[in-house]
Amino acid sequence: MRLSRFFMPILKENPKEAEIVSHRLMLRAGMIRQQSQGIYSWLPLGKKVLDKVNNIIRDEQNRAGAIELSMPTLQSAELWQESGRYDAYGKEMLRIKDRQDRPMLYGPTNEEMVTDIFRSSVKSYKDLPLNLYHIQLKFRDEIRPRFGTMRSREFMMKDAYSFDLTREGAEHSYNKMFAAYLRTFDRLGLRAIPMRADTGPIGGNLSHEFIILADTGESEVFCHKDFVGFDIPGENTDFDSVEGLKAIFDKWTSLYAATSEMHDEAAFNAVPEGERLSARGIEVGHIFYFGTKYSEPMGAKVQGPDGKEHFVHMGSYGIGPTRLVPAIIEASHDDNGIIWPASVAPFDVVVINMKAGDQACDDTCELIYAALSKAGKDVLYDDTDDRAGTKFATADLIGVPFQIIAGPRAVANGEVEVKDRKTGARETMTIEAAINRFVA
Ligand code: P5A
Repeated sequence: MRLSRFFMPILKENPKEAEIVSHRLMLRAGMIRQQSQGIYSWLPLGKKVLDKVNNIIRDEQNRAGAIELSMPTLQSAELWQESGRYDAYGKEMLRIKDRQDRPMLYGPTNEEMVTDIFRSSVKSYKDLPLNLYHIQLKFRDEIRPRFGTMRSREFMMKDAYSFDLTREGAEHSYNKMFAAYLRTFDRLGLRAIPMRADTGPIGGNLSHEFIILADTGESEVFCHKDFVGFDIPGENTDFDSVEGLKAIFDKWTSLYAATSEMHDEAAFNAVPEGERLSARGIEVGHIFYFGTKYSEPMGAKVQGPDGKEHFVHMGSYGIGPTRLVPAIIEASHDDNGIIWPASVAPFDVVVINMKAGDQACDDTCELIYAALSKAGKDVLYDDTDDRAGTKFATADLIGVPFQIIAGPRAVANGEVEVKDRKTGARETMTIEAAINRFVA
């Protein structure tokens, strides 16, 4: 992508409305734009990162055996009247009427709708277990939307829903998502700690929030500090192994970890003082087991091996991609801007032409841009006629992991400079070596 043809409206000044660093940097880098309170557009740079985040989430959901579908954002109130949540949900739910005066709503979550899909076609235990997910916009009319897309009113959610014949089966489904979440957040460059949490309006009595430790987090959390160093389940994890996944769950729940709503001061005080971590955190995921809370009132049942009908045991599993993007920035930035982990960086490398219009600089940059693009790298080429200082500041701000800098003096020697955004280390090398560094 040539920067001269891209749309990346950089802000020079710090936006006043931004209280935390991720919000400030997302606005400054031209990733998002607020359209009304708590409702955002994702501009091209932001959209690229969000897509990468979603693809990692999708990859790990698929690996764990979940199946993707797509459900609408607008839902009929009828389904919610069946479950009893239409009245219970309160003011967070945006209620709308269509032209026939039928009550509709902008979905804050999809337990009812997916239960309806399930009951219309699944009749036998032989079709279980089943886990269906989608990545879709939600709306919650939050009292206090803030911090940009960290807590917005319209936001994206990956929501998965599992169906099992028995409680034991449902526990295995829960453990699959538990392990998938550990892998997902690790691939996003984050350390997320599962903590016992309150189930709120989703219901049930078993749930874990996945929390990123960060000073700007909205949640107050308490845990054993060893979680910070625990091993993440590997790529070859067998998601069909009941014992294997139970062992992962048991290990990751063996030490104290709870959000403030579930905090047990006495149990926490039993942790040796030097091993206690009392901190703030960002909730990036939340998983629930709620048994037959929706299947019973909505009549979602299957015939079991005993020939009798059984209400299915369900769980639901949420991740907030539009919250994850700022959470990643909170965890990875410096005074100059964002430092993206390679897995979600909007570009792999930025080529900076320090003197656009200079034949040698132009030729060198074009050569590198073409070679890296041909090798499948996502390259941003800063071909604008901005001052070199502005270009460096922009490249640092948008956090692309590597910069290839072509200035007249180095180019005259057949060389360019390669800068590592994270460490700041700069290395001068031949043009060919710079290309090989990214292609090899
Ligand atoms: C689980 C999937 C649920 O809604 N139903 C379907 C369950 N859980 S939850 O905890 O309420 O939300 C899941 C995740 O969505 C993100 N999230 C938000 N992100 C940005 N702005 C918001 N206002 C917001 N509300 C929830 C969080 O990452 C949460 O863990």
